Amino acid sequence: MPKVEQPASPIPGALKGLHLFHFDGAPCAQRVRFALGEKGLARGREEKFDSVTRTAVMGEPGRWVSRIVSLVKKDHMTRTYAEIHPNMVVPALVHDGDLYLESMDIIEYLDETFGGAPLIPAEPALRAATMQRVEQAKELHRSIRYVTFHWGLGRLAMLNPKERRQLTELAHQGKDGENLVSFYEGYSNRTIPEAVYRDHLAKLYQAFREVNSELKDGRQFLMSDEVSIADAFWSMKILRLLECGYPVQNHHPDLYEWYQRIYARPSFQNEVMGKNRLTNRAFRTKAQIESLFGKGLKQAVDAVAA
Ligand SMILES: N[C@@H](CCC(=O)N[C@@H](CS)C(=O)NCC(=O)O)C(=O)O
Repeated sequence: MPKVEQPASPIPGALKGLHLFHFDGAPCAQRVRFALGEKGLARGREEKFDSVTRTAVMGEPGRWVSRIVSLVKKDHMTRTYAEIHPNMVVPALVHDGDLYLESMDIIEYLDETFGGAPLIPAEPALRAATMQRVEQAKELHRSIRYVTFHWGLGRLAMLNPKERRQLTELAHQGKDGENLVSFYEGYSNRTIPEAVYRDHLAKLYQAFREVNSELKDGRQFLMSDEVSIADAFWSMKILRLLECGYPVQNHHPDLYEWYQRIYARPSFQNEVMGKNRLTNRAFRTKAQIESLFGKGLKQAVDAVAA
């Protein structure tokens, strides 16, 4: 699996064992934590994301060291983090000094390197179908961003002009593959038309309908009766959208049932929800209140479906 050759930051090279740069509420990091849990690797001690003291760099047998990059405090938009991840997004994984980026590549790496049931099926046809579903989920990631920022985070996620200047400056050093600069510019200035948000919501709605109909054959998980990398990608979308008030159960009942099966797994409970429960409850309450006033994501989804 492609590791990053010669990262700009000296931090990854100093780390021993497994270290995950992540944020509890970020779906892209949650799917990697889920995969770690499925591989029997539990969250270990917490370290500051940029700490390289003698004890902070140590690994923990059978566990991964948690290095939180706060998306709220904007740790990901600092020069220190931009040197670890040029796109300034989470997650990033380090294993014995080697740096891996991109949640899909990280999960593939974990699957190849650690034991447990495979997350990527070996049988060629199923493997191809699984990776196609994962690619589709990757493409929909932008839609999740638009929908959850608009109907979930609201003003909380807007950047002030100073923060936007800093982001632009740091982005020049990276590829800005996630287009954070242009997104935050439009989002913070409120220049993204409402129709764009609704289009992204409609894309998600269509994709969920499609996956919902596939589940009607009674399979336990998205691709078969075994959990796979596709479950890791799609379940985190549902988690995030439920937090924002998407009425998943009403519109996609089979998908909701499947999500409950994933949600019940120890890897989801411990590694995904773990320290995310309070935030999850706060978002859900906010969404319920907005829905009471008739202006939440629930109403938007009902309108897309109509
Ligand atoms: N393709 C990347 C996407 C990473 C990504 O977009 N991460 C989000 C969290 S889910 C992030 O860090 N966003 C920072 C922001 O929105 O400011 C991956 O799958 O690893």
